[in-house]
Amino acid sequence: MPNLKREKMAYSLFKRYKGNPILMPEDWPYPANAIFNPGATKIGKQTLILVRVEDMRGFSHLTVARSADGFTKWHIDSTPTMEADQTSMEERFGLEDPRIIWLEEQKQYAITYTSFSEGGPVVSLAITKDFKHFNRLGALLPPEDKDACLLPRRFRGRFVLIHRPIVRSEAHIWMSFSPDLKHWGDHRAILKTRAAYWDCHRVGLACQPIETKLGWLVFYHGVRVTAAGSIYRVGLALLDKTEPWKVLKRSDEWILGPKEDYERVGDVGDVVFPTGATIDDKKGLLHLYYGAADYSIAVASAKMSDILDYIKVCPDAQD
Ligand code: BMA
Repeated sequence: MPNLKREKMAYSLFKRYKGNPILMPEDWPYPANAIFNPGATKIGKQTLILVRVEDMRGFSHLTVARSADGFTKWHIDSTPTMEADQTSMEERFGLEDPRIIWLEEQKQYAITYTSFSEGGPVVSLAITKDFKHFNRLGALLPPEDKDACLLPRRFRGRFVLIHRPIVRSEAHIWMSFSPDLKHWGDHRAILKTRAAYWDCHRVGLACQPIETKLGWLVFYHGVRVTAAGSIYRVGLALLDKTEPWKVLKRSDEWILGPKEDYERVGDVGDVVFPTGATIDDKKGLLHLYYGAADYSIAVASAKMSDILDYIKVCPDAQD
């Protein structure tokens, strides 16, 4: 039996911004086929998004856009901010899907993104103070791997990476640990696909994990492959605050799925793909930035207190 009360909460959690999509390829200062899957953070009062821009060869790079209110009047870098080094094996076919966190120890932003290497997608790390100069630390683990983000600090002396390798053709969310951001080990799957559910074929981290009093909120995308193609939706899990390798809760329902035209029609239809979030502490809101149908950028917002009320009544996570 569906839990109708909880389904209602899941359904009404996020409100789409009325002006969606907030950015389209035609808003770009230079030719772009598609702009989507942005990392997001706040710098002071300003919202910064790092956007995946696909060029007319089909390769992607990353470009910064800034806005005072996070919705309108975006100031977009006039040329690509972070381009692939196409002479390198690691970045041969472009850079995709960045996630941003503030690394407390380094006092810098960490960007984890997918580099399309000669061997397939890999997770790469760059750190930056100003989103102008980037220190590229290279690929973290072998291909095929995507959908990654660090947690902002060490846990029991080690950095924590959430990522999504493909193992035996299975696409689960994994966690790995490192003393130095270079050598990674102790790999373990933490959130797996669930047979028959909306997230039965693939799961992967969505935006950066969000720290709350209850623990780490992990938004993730889940994929169901249907006769008409794949549907990308968003679910929610909660990780323990001090031992984040422990998954406490996981939503049965998806909390955001393709519904509006701009989510249903694009280069890849029926895709909502969040990669960044910002928090408005004053208003108690979480803003989720997502790629819509691999074509444009949209934002949906939820009250933080509603998100916490919802995750509290979600089932305990199963292995
Ligand atoms: C995933 C990623 C995303 C993309 C999504 C839908 O595998 O490659 O970049 O948005 O597919 O096409």
